[in-house]
Amino acid sequence: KPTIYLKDYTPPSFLIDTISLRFELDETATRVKSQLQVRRNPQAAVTRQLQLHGHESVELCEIKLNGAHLAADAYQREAEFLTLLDVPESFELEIETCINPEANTALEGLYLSDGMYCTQCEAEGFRRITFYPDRPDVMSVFTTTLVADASRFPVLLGNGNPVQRGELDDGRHWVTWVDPFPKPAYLFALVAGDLQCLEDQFTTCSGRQVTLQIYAEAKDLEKLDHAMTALKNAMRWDEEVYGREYDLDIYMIVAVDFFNMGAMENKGLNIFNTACVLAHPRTTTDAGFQRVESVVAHEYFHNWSGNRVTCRDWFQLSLKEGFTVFRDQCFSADMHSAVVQRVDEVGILRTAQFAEDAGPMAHPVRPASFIEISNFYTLTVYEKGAAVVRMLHTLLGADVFRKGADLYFERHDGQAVTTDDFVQAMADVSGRDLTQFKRWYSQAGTPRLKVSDHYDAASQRYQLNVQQSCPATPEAQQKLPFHLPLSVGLLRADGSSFVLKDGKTTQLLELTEAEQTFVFDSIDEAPLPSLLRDFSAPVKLVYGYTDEQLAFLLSHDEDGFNRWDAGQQLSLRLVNRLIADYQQGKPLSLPDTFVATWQSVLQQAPQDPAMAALLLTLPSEAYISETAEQIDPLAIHHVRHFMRCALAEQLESSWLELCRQHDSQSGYTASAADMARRSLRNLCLSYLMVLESPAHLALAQQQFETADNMTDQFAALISVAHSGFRDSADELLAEFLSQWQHESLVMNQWLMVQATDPREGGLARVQQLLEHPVYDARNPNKIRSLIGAFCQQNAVNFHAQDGSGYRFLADHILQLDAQNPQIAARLLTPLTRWRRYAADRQALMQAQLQRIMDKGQLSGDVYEVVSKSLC
Ligand code: DPP
Ligand code: ZN
Repeated sequence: KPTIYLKDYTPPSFLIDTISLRFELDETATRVKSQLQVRRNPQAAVTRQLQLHGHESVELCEIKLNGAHLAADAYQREAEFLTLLDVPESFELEIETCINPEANTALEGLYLSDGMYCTQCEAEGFRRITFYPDRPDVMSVFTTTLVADASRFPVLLGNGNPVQRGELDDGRHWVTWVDPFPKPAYLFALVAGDLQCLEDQFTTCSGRQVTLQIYAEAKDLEKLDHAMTALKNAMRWDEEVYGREYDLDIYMIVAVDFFNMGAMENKGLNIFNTACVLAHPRTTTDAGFQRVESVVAHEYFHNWSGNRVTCRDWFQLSLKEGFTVFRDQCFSADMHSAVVQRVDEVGILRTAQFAEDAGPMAHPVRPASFIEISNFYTLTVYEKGAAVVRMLHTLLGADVFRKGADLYFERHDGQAVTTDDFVQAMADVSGRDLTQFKRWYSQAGTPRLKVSDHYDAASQRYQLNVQQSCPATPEAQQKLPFHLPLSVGLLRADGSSFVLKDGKTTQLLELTEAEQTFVFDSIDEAPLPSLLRDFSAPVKLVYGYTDEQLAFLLSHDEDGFNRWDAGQQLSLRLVNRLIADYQQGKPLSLPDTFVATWQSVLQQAPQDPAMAALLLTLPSEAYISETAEQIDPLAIHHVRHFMRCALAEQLESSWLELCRQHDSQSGYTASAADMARRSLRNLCLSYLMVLESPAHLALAQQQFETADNMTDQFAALISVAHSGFRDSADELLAEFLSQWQHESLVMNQWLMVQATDPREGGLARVQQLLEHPVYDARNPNKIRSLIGAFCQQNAVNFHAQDGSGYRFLADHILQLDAQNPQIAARLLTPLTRWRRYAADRQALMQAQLQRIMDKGQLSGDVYEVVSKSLC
């Protein structure tokens, strides 16, 4: 597959005003008739050739132009294209294709999920259905007729509104759907199946009634309430915060068990991975509840940021994804604790996204080239893209940002546009020049801020010096300085914050140069800076804090995020010192001051359990790895485990006390307060369990047996399953299996607990589970829960010194590539990081990448990741 470049973009030669589709659904031979109204694009260079995309799996049955059959020499079929050699200015085109949904294991285009038909067309799945200009800047009004057996497929869904239905003599029925809003093919969807639905109504701000329906298999009907509540909250929020109203009479969500991604925002007909829509207290953890809420909101928000205003080409993917992630993050912050939400977001950004930005697949938020677009649904496009939009929000202020969003939606409604257009709307309403800011879209890599300071008591003047730099990444060696907001506060010795500009205690500094100095006057005592408050920019900050200063910020900073981060940095330093001790064979010990800091956090925990649960969690292995000079997975795991054990032992009575205090009193609720209580209690339990005392084991077992919700039951399970109590672990795992074997999503969790078990023999256990009846090698959720979890969340076993983990992953990628290239390419991530390890591991990882490369016949997806990783 060739590399495609942003610089080569040209507008489409022909436009499609309307498309009418008729699907005669059949498991192995679905007939698709399409009728297109085509006309030459007045904005494009004149040509008589019409180029349509079409995947090799699509059989072309018939093609007619203005009602006349096209002779075989009037078109050419080559690679991914069908080219009509000589077409008039405007015409009607009729195409009939035949496709095989049952054979579609890639889960792109039309496929079967547990016997029901569904589609996934983003980014380039529509070309697996019929021949069409499958690019987002071709927008058309879609009419879709579905024909299928009435008894087996009673529900037939399409985009837009249903306009007509009827029955055929042969037991089949049909429904016609019309979507009045022109859209690109990637937003097309259909569903046919034996489904039940939960229905509700929503009255929009202008008083229109919208029918809301969430479809699932009958057995899952009881798991739809939470998604419905989330949907209504999201609809209201988008009206209140962005002034955006829903535009069709009906909004549908369908849950499917086989899905490559999380969910898809098809116009009026979202299709969701069951993992992102089903939720019930008995079977779903609190984290699952929150994921459902945020993904439901995310897909809903796309109706404006993505559908009404869409992307010109796939290089602009972050136009809709970065903005929409920012929107869903703000929504979640409004629904729950803003600090907890921010800590979670930043956690993802600066572990996984920073790692991506430092690896061979690093790319700008708006990539300049790609081989396979599916590989660019990345943390950089989504999470860093959201961070970039957040910086605009911070720089311009909420009110101006809102005006910019209004202008953007108004100016570009019904258009396919670029990230430049988005920034331009912000520039126009603010009157600011955002040219330099746009470097965030074109330069990859995580910038580094080196901060130093100077206080002069005589003049009461405090100065902050900031130097910014950005490492080389594959697309560029040299980087120009970024324009970024640096939020700072200055603390007095009593812990209060200085009042700075505009009577505020947080001041926004704007960085634009490689080096800048900021001056604060009337500072009457030497201050301690609180830098990058609320993580105001996606950068790595370096400032020479002492341990005492970090501890001071941890207890006094008014910025919740920075309090948490001070604690993380304090722990991280200790982790690094202990790793050095471990590598030199020295005994490990925790300083008393560190334990004392934790003791005081424990004492204050009941005042804010949500914050306490965050503060009492050590930096993750993934974060420690990302910040390490060279990753030593064994040392990292060992040191972190040592710290957990030491903290558990020295503070045992406090953990126990806190655990008791936060016991569930009166049944399950999904309120923020209850979630916080559970997270703190279960954190305490996990510390206690590392002590391997029978009394604590009994506590966990009792919680496992008596819990009325999955959060508590699962927390008990994982704490026992990863403990040294082998018999009890096996018992609980067996009990959990028999209790939940018919709940597919719970079985994913069961697989994951075992896949992430750090104790010896991990690979053998995973290999056994591959043969287990609950595992399904075709289901992406199962693959992620077992193979993905093992390779990404079980570092000690995956990075086994003999290279067995790497070989295992390569074996599966080779096997999976023919079946589902998107999932195969995604699983590769841990191997792409090979340069971060010591020479022996590097060689082993590289050898496996080379082995995949040598196989040849790879999909574009896997080829792109492997070839970029090796070069
Ligand atoms: N566009 C989808 C999303 O919402 C990706 N499948 O992220
Ligand atoms: Zn999205």
